[in-house]
Amino acid sequence: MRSWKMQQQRTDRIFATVILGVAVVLSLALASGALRPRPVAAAQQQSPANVVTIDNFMFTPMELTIPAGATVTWINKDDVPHTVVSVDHKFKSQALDTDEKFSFTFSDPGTYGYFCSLHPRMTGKIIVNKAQP
Ligand SMILES: [Cu+2]
Repeated sequence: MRSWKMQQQRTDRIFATVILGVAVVLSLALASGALRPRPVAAAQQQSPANVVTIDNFMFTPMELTIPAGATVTWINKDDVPHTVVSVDHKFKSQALDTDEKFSFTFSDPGTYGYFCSLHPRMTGKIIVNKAQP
């Protein structure tokens, strides 16, 4: 009986230590979350879903689906200039230097292939769905 009680006390002590540990971790997480600025608000100001990054001689994402009326922005993150040119001559950017942007608003549903006229093997596609009612 005595050894069971000792065992029980030890279990209680371990349990208390675990609870304390969890409480410390939780309060630290709460404190750091409260002090840090919220990146969520900044992300909501612009819609990052409609951005195509040009990097390492590639359009990323290569295929982007948007609702009609949405604007797509391309940003050149490469050290060399690139262009964004519609296969069907619907849009055409100037040569974009590093960090320069080009935007186009897609009013009509359809599939819009495009490429870089300086490196024609760089291709991408914008798929425009009907606007949500
Ligand atoms: Cu290019």
